[in-house]
Amino acid sequence: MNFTRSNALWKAANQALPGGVNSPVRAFKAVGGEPFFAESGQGAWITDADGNQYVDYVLSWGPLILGHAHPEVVARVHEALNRGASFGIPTESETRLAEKLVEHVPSIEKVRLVNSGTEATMSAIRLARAHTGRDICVKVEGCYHGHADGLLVKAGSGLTTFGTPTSPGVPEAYASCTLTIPFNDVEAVKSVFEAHGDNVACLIVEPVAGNMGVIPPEDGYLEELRRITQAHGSLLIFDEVMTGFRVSLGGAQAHYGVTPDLTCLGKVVGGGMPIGAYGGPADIMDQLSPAGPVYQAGTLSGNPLATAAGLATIEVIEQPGAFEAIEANMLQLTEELGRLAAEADVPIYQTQAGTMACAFFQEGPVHNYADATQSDTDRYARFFWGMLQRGVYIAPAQFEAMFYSAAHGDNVFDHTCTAAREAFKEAAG
Ligand code: KE4
Repeated sequence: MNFTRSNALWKAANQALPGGVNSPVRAFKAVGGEPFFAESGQGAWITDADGNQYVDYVLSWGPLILGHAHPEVVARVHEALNRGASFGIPTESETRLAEKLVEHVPSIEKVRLVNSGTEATMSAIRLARAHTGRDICVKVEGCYHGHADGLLVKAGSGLTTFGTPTSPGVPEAYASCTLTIPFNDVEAVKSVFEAHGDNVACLIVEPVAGNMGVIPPEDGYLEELRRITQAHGSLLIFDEVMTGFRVSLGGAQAHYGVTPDLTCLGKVVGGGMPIGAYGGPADIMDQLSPAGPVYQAGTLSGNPLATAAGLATIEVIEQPGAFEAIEANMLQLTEELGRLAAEADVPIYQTQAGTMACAFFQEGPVHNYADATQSDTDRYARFFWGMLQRGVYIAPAQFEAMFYSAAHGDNVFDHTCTAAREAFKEAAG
């Protein structure tokens, strides 16, 4: 494959953008080499600046559950844009999207639209702190909730010791309000609440972890989070920015039957346009300004283009059988990839939750971040490049997810499997 134009664009990007990107994972640091530049997308395919074409299993990190440039999404965004890109005045479209989220997501009676997942989680935690009058936030190691200061915190030395910042520029004071526990470990939850429960405002978790690879909750884990937080008067926040409308139409909470107090959404609900959302019971949400004293705002929150794209997307995937078809197609591919890896004698531990999946390059099992980091990331990088060279784009990092779309049908199954057969052999070496 020829990357001449992408290489030239990469040089220019590095002159004007820190690290050449506007979000770190796009720089391909985890797999080495230089990123290609996307030129266009259509359905399951993207075309890069040199005309190379790839089946896309990253889908802008989850939002594009209909694939690229779905005609209904394009038409609805065009129609909205022709009437004006933004007003900063209430519009019907944001109410209609909010109504969809209320309809599909069990925990949501009212919802506030924002512009990113980071804003959603940051604001949900502020609301939880205001509602409970407490400061401590408990998070789970390996879960990513965006880049708000208080969430860029790594685990403290012991389960009940406060974390330390994972990034320069985060004051120790922020980290001192965050405790970190391992995923899928009920004893750890019990310990941290025994030690700090009366001061815990909230526990935030990705109900299916999607930022350390994809790791589903073990049986009973989410139920225990619900029980323990309830017992201590703390709010349970499900960060469903990735899992919302991906694990099921009602998110992981609907799939597993565990209802949190607050839910954060993003990605799919904006159909590829900038969006975030957080919602929950009306009595908690009505504490938000201007209904209540908890301040949160945003110039472009609920803007007509993002709400048009989100509404169009949800209206397509909520059609009877539409979501299930995507899930079934992904399962078929996951099973075939498992067969191909075994054929090449490459050990992988596969996980899937609805329309998102992952292959850890190790024997497994993988139940938490410590397990995930045992993966052979060099072998993953070789597999990544073997796939890319054969026209298949998967996440440029082991600790991410693969995503499927309504556009990934039979048309890409054979192409992907042909590439994977060879890429697994190369990775085995
Ligand atoms: P944004 O601020 O990037 O819109 O959302 C942050 C966020 C919050 N919660 C979860 C569960 C998330 O997965 C994310 C963002 N996910 C990453 C992918 N692992 C976005 C890709 C990127 O950072 O460029």
